[in-house]
Amino acid sequence: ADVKIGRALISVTDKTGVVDFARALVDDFGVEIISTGGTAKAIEAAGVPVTPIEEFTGYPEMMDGRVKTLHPKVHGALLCRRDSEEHMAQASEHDIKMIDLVAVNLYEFEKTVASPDVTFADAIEHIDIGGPSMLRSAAKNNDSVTVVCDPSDYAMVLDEMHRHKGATTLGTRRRLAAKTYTRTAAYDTAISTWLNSYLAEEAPEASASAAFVPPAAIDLHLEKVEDLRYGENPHQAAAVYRFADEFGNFASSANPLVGAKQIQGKPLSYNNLLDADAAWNAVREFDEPAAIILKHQNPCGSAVAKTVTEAYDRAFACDPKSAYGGIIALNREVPLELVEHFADRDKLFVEVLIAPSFTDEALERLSRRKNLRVLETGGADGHAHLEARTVDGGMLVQAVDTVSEDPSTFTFPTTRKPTDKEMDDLLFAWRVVKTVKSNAILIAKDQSGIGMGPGQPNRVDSALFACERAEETCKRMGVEAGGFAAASDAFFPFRDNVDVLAAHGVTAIIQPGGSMRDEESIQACDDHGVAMVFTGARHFRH
Ligand code: 93A
Repeated sequence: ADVKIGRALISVTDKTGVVDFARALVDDFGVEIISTGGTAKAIEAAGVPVTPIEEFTGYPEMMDGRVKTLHPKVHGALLCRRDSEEHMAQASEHDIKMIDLVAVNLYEFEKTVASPDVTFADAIEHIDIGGPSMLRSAAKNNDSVTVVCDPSDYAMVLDEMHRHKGATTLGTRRRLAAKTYTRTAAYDTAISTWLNSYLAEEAPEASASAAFVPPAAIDLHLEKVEDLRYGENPHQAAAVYRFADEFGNFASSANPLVGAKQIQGKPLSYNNLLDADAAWNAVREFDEPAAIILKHQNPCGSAVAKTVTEAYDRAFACDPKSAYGGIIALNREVPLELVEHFADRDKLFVEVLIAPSFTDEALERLSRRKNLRVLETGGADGHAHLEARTVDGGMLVQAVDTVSEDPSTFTFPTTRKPTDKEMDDLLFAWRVVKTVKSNAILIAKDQSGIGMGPGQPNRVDSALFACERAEETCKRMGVEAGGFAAASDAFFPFRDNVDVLAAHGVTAIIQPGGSMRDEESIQACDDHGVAMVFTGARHFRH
């Protein structure tokens, strides 16, 4: 099952190491290299002989390069079964010469759409068609063809060829094929994620009425990190696993919580991990200094402020009773002052403190609370791209809800539009409500989440609950109730939500919109002089 490499097709956007790879293939093993425009130029410029693709196919690269390798002479060469007399006869009838190795990496679609001012046309032009096609053809025919989708594998392939008289082994070809399909799946997922979020942002009405097109398939790779002492309850066994990133690698920064460094304290429990994850993901949404205090998966305190200590103070004031035994998450370095506030002034018992970093003085003070779990996330700001939950005997996996809407695409359906101050509180509430369990209502005032209505099976109860908490918080703080901004994680099915919110001092509402009866809710807002904003996207969290 060793297959000697006689001819290789190389077509790469990331040209790292490609010249040395080509040179070694030619000099050490006498391989014929075929290559596309820019790649051929780079290889030729280094004095390595190369056959241009148009010479190999007999067709020019055309249509701005959209069609360069999409040709039976290429795909026939990659897909032909070498052990089939019929395939081989057809190949020679059509003058198709076998290609034994493909080294391809793709147009940089992910990088292109990550740029904030990318145009639709530019993104589309960066969708590679020929590259993934060659990768997939070569990977399918792994019995005979070696496929290299990652420049960091060139050395390994050459090394194997040196040890196997210019051939690769079946095991290596199969592993490279698996890696290749992981890569092409992630590439297509990136395209569909971008196109779906483009639809949601650019044309929310159109995408709400269009047929739902589910995102692409999910490829799951897991690695066990460690066993936990127990699960949600002491009689349940438990363990932590981590996902591979989209390139199939483990232990990358794409999984910051499992990768976060525990500086001190008791081992993290199952519930600690769940809550620390939710709290950290909530607080990292904010650019300005922010604090989230989270209990049982819900953010019972939330605030942004000029300093992280002030944000903590204001988050604690949202609901001091619920904060007891909670998780505190901060998005800035933690100073001594903040530790003194929760530990000495508020005498707050905390399960986990999680932040990007801590000052030396803060760490020294924290070390006196030996049991307190302190997690440092460091510079890691990537997101795991998958999340999973189980059902009886199986697992549900989905892409993480990292979509954040661009306020310039929001619509304003009510007669009264929000004031600037209302808009600030609405945007704050919209970010925090994502973390509240559905049905979720969050009431904000002056950039803190003073009333939360989580997890009720009807939205009106969530709204009522949130209003009562907001009024209670105002009373406790000695400030006047009212002037509230409310966020709802999904649309209002009836006008009753608006009626309840308005009756309790809500003057502005943010919600996805998209209900059959949106008109009723808009009318209710107009009846009460409430300003409402539609975001076009919902954020369920069940
Ligand atoms: O525009 S394509 O989808 N059409 C093709 O036929 C094709 N063949 C290779 N893009 C195509 N490629 C891609 O071109 C490769 O995946 C690679 O990323 C890139 C290399 O182009 P060049 O060699 O001109 O730099």
